[in-house]
Amino acid sequence: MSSLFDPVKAGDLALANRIVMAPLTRNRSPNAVPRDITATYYAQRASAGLLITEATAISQQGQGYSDVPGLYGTEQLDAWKKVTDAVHAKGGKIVVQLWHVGRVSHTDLQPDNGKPVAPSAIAAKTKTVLIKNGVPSFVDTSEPRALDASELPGIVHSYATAARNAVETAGFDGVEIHGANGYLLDQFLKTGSNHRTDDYGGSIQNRARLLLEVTRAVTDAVGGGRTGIRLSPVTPANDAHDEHPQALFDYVVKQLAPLNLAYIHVIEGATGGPRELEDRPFDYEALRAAYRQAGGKGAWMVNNGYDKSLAEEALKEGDDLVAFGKPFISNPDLVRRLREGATLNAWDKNTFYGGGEAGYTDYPALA
Ligand code: 8OZ
Repeated sequence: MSSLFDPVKAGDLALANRIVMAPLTRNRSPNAVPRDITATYYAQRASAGLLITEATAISQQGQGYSDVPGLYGTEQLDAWKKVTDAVHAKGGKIVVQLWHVGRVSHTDLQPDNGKPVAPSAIAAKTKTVLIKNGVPSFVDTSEPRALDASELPGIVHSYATAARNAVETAGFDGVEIHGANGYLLDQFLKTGSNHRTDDYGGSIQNRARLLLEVTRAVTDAVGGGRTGIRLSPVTPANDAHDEHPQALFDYVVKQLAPLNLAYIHVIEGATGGPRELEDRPFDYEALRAAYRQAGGKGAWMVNNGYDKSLAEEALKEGDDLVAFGKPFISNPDLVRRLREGATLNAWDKNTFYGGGEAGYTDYPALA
């Protein structure tokens, strides 16, 4: 029986333990460039088996929030190199989460203040964060325009370019494709946001096409063994909804199986909320079994509301990695604290988004 504290391989990534820092948006990168405090923040948490960065835009079109980082400019890549160097100096492993928000954006953040893009011209009933003069506010997302099919190869290309630059220039150990939480790829997957009548809408095969094209392009760019993907079958985050999630995600993981990915990262239930949703039942064990049955060898990473005992239970049941979110914000030494059964620092949600070192790099580690 393996424990949370035993090493494991996820594709090409040799991880010191099975505890993963989940991707966490922090809005501390003005002009989409990480600051030096970001290197400090991730390096403080380098004892995780794997760090997944906050969601990071692959293009300006992929931006949906103020002060979130990007991967599409030299300055951004150079700043990320300082982060990966700091993490590697502490013996850690770090992948960057590749993000295109799709319709979850605002004209203020888009190239030439244009409309955000989406599978269909349907606004998401959700908010984004705009920061003006250092003050964050939650505002409605803007009405999107439907992408023309001729624009999709350019988006696929942006993912592959961002992945290649992330590994070759910024020094990341790999990448995670953000296929979750109601952002672009999840918008294409799900019936609530995808009303297209072309090859990218309608059937499950068509709705999954963009996500699979992106994943193949990214694995071609950096290798399957350095690529993970995050999925959220039933989250209501950002107005996500699908009529038949079990069949949809069963198809998706079967198609992902031959790509030899490092890992599949699954958010169970509502992102950051309840693990069980009465109106959205889902069998995660069946999903993992479908992936394994299709020959999928990647590590199976689970996330959402885990504590130590639930995480140990998950490993017993066949999951390989457990991602912790908010506990990693307030506990830079979470791995040690879990191992020793130490008390965890509480998090302050007032400092989750925006600001500087307070609530970011100043949570104490054990002496
Ligand atoms: C919280 C605030 C803004 C963005 C996600 C990238 O839910 C996010 C996000 C979370 O995946």
